[in-house]
Amino acid sequence: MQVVKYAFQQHGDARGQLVALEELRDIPFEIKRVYYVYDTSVGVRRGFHSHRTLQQILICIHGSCKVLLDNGKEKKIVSLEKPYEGLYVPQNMWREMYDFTPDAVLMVLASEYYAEGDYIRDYEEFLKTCAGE
Ligand code: T46
Repeated sequence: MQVVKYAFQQHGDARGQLVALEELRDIPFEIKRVYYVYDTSVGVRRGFHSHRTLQQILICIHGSCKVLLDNGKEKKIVSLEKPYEGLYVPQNMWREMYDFTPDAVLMVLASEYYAEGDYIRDYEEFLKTCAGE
């Protein structure tokens, strides 16, 4: 499995850093939605699903967390520790997010509006969609 992790350009000067993200330039899709996860309790694991069509970029803009990616054949663990790093998560990829530091803010740029019908929350069903690929 190829993990696609971006290192976004940092515009730094004596005042500090700034990262700018433009759809279809820095981000490989049109951004329809932005959400963020924060105040995650110690030991919590989130996710446990895949998406039928949704593509996303995960950016831990403060603190750190880990992401388990599973394409049904292979699993990879990715650490997100820098506010200029983005992890691309394509459709049909099982994901679990964990090891959040108490100060972690995980921001997600999404290619689609929120749609519960796009989620596959049953792991066996997810494996069946992978077998059909
Ligand atoms: C994903 C990972 C990385 C909304 O109302 N609108 C939204 O856009 C989202 C994302 C969630 N919600 C509601 C649905 C639930 O009642 O917020 C609640 C928590 O969502 P969920 O349990 O799906 O959160 P995670 O952290 O398990 O998963 C989320 C995204 O849902 C998912 O697409 O890939 O972050």
